[in-house]
Amino acid sequence: MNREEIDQLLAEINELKCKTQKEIEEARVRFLGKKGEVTRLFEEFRSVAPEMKKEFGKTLNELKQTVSNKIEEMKSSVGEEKSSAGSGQDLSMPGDPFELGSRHPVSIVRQEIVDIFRKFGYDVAEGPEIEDDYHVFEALNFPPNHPARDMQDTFFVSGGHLNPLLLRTHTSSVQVRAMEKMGLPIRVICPGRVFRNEAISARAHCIFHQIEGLYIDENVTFADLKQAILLFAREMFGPETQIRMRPSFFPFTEPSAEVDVSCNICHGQGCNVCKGTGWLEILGCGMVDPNVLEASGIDSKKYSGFAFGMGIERIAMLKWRVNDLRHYFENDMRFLKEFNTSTEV
Ligand code: 2NM
Repeated sequence: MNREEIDQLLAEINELKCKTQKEIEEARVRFLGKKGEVTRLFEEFRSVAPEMKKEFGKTLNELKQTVSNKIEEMKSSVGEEKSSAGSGQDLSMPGDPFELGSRHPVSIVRQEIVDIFRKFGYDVAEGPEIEDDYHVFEALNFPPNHPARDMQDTFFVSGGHLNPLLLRTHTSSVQVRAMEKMGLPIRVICPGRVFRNEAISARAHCIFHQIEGLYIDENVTFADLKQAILLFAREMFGPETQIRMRPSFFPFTEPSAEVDVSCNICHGQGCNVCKGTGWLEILGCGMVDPNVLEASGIDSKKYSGFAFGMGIERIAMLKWRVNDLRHYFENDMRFLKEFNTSTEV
């Protein structure tokens, strides 16, 4: 044993930078263990000449104390780091990827239709899904015995009352409310859920979505209606789209028409989507019956208007060539992901 040896050990100990508890334990064994460096020096100390014992004894005790202090110091500082990092994980690692949800196809088409009519200057209005007979039928010129009022077609929420509540069968009820409270002229579209007591099939569902439009001003004519529908059809289905109108009947409009667009799949050649006709039905429309205007306090001598209504699922089926309406209600992820525009983050 000599001074240099002890100084070298001291230097080594001061340089120690253990990062884990395991490394600290290894250092402790290396210096203070049964076969450790410091332990060995204490054994050698026994054979040191008596006149040197005092000096070496003091130095060795200091060395042992320094090693112990250093080990304790490292133990507590590594422990601190661990607790400040929580679970000891690397917080700079990128997170686990997760998928964003995406919009339902019905919601995408609804927004597209709403955006087209907003561009034309229409306001958007919404109203209650649970309605009274007056706003769903009476104010819309449905005679008291009309079959749509029947229990077979309409879901009643509360029966046996003077003013029974029911689930609206169309969003025209929102337009009645618009006519009651908005000033003239009125240009409004009303998107929303409607309910009909119908057997579920590939083409019908008891809950579906509609968008209805209403325009009331002085001198509104059928030509205005035709032009509005043509412009909408070209925005929605492409600039080459043609429309045709067939006479129809609705209680709230006179005259009434059903509108077809030229089939953008076969361009008139005939395919299985248009069933060989070259035309696809997209909506119903007509001039608002004067009785409807008068019921909401609008002077039918001074004002006239047109209205139209379409099923959003039907438009979505044409847009994406989906052949069964039920896909829109089943929430099958394999179907919904077809419309998924979101990206993983
Ligand atoms: C349709 C077809 C024709 C319509 C009528 C009205 C109102 F409130 F003004 F009387 N709103 N919507 C209408 C007209 C709806 O859906 C096939």
